[in-house]
This record gives sequence, C-alpha cells and structure tokens, in this order.
Amino acid sequence: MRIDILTVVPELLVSPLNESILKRAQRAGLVEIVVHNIRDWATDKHRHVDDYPFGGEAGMVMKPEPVFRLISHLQSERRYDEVIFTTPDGMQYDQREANRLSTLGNIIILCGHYKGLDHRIREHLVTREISIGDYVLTGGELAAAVIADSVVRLLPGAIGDEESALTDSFQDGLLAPPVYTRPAEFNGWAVPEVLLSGHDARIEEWKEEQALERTRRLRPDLLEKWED
Ligand code: 6GU
Repeated sequence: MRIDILTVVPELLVSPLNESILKRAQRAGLVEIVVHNIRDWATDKHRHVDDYPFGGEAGMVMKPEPVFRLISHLQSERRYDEVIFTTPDGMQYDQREANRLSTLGNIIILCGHYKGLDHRIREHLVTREISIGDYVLTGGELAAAVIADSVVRLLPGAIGDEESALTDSFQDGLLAPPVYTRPAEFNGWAVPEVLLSGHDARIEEWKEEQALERTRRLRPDLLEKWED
C-alpha cells in the first residue's frame, strides 16, 4: 500500500508517521508513506497556495492549481483508489472506514487548510471527504495522521500479535474489556480473581460481560448500532 499525503504544513506529519508501528511497517515494506508539500507545486513566483475567496468572506481559500498539478502528477505515475480530503464537513471517520481503506492499494490524503479548498477540486478530484469528529482543528494534518495510523496498523504484519487488531475496541462494535498485568496485587488493589483462574471459558465469558457492561455504561450509542 502507498499513502501520499498532500499538505501545506509537512512538518506536522513528520513525527506522527515515523515512530513506533508506523515506522516499523514502512521499514518492513508493508506501506510507503510519502508527504508532499503543496507549496512545491505552486505556479507563481511567490509560491502562493491560498487566495482570497470570491464573494468576500473572511479567511483564505486553498488555490486549485497547485493541488491539481500535484494530484495529476501522482495519478500519472500510479492508480489511486481514493483521493481523500480531510475537512470538518466530511463524513465522520470510524473503524468501518479504517477497515475499508486498509484493503485498498494506493490512497491520496489531501489535508484541508485555511477556510477551505476551492470547491472545483472537491467536485472533480476528491472521491471521499472525511472528518475525524465534531470539533475544529487548525488543519487536516492531524486528521490525516489519524487516518494513516488507524489504517496502517490494520495491514497484515503491522502489529506483532495477529489477534490484537481484531480484539480492539470497536472492531466487534463494543468497547474492549479492562486489561491487567503483573503484579496480581498492587498497592492493595487486586486483579479480578477470574483472570488468575486459568479457566479459559470463564475468562472469555468475563471479558464479554465486561465489554458489554462498559459499552452500555460509556457508549450506549454503540450498543444500539450493535443490536441492529
Ligand atoms: Cl478532517 N479537519 C479539520 N480542520 N478539523 C477537523 C477535522 C478535519 N475533523 C474534525 N475536525
């Protein structure tokens, strides 16, 4: 898989994409992540990437030409399954979408910035508009990092324990049960007895109960989806 991220602030994407699991996945050749500076594709002398909006609103708008040139260049080199635009008015990102993206070949993630992107690019080049939640970020870079992280960890071989991506919170529509490690008693606080019992069936049952109880208490909205 290849993920091309297009941004006016490439610095924001360096460290989140080059540590830990994402670093390892790239070294192992599971994914290639390439960050592009949109400014490098500007057409004018001062390398402008934004301009004033028609109709006289406040704030600046991302110009179409640099983004168009960069996307056209990328698409001339390989096929992309999706051109994603990160924007607060996109569809809400969730685990189902992360799963879907992780099955694709190559994707472009165009990071929104300023007051927005010239709408012609959204209409003609963007195939998917994604928001990571109902709050406003200064730009789409952190959202792009969230998407890349959540997709890459799903690629086969990206995380050591094959099982652990499948047992994530949300992967079965429920929150994950609590986890514990040694010591069995710490500071007078004991690990739930059943986990020390060695009784696999009872442990599984306890985990399912806990997952349900936590979901019912903390995220009843997920349970409604799950029961459908
Ligand atoms: Cl994708 N971009 C921005 N700027 N703000 C957001 C967002 C994206 N998702 C939630 N808030």
